[in-house]
Amino acid sequence: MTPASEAELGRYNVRPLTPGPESALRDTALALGAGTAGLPALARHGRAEAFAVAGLAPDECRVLSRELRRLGGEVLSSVAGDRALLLGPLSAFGELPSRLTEWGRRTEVLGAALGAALAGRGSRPAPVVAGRHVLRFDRRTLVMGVVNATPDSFSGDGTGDDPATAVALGVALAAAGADIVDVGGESTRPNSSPVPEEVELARVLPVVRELAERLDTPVSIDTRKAAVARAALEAGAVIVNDVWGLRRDPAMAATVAEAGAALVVMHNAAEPEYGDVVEDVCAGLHASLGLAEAAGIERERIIVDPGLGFGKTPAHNLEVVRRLGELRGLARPVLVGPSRKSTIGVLLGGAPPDRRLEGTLALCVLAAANGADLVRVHDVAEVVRCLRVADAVLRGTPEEILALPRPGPTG
Ligand code: PMM
Repeated sequence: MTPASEAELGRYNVRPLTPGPESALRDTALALGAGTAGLPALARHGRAEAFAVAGLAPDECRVLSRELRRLGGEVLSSVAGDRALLLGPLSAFGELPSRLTEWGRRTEVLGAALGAALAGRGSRPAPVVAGRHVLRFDRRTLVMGVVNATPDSFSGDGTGDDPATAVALGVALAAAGADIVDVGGESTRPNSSPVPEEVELARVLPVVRELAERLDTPVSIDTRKAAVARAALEAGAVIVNDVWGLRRDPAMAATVAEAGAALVVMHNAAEPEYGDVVEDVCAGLHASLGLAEAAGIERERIIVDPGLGFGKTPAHNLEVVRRLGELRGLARPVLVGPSRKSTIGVLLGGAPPDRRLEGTLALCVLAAANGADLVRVHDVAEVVRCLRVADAVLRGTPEEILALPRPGPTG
């Protein structure tokens, strides 16, 4: 088969639904208007896999239903036949892509999209190369530390206009265990005033240059402006973190492609208006992957981020963390940035940003449990320690820790 393009694959927006909690399946079935009568049939299959699919043409939906039922699965579709919930044993989904090839190019692409989602849901992503650094996701949850070279960051940790303070913070974050140091020069908080390019450049360039020279940790540039990204990459940054997912500055994708940099595409929205927030976030990220592909950015260099707090209400943010596993359908590493965000303040009775550490830790652990490969945080030392414990449960205790002498009776 000719490899399917991002635009082809993204059309179906295949999302793995966490198997197990019946309520998630029930809610999706009800949202489709499909009723829940088919759900008990799942018991016959033992542990079921479940996927949500969108963008189906009626004939594709018919073929899909027939083939999956032949393999022992079940399809619940929307009345219009454009969206469906697929249920069945793992073996059925393993075989489905090859069955779908027989029905022509469109169902072949649908099969490829399902195959990619199945692979993404079942395994950790391959490493991402960023300059001379390699980010590995198979051992533990990685941590991106935040350096806000701004006077007005919402999180209260902005280092103002003094590059030395920002550099000292970056060095401290790396020493505390950050796997990436992310430097930004424009606050993204709601209603903050936009920063002219020259001001942003003056804030970030000296910081990026010195951190890239001094650290053995990759430096990323958090910007939505292609000119700032280009200058920062020349100064030694190796990752571009674009909170508009290549959709704001039309020159951004080409800038990243030319530099061969790694890229974070984050979902963002002007208004919190969604049909289904997770489905829409995934569709937006597919669109960003499509823009990246069109510009020649290798898929293997891209990390996706649902954008907590960006065009989302607290309820949306919590739902995204709860259903984070669905982003594994994108088959890319998933980054989540819960740090000190206002949703935590809302839940903790109006706690200000400097009183949101426990909430940040809770969301980091839940994000890791639900499939995040990296978290972006301000409190690196605390999060690294917290994730070391969480990862030992989620992924197994690392060998080097098991090899240590056993603790005493109080250990
Ligand atoms: N959040 C902020 C800024 N940049 N980038 C990514 N990829 N993900 C985020 O969640 C994110 C971000 C806002 O917080 P900050 O300015 O205090 O760091």
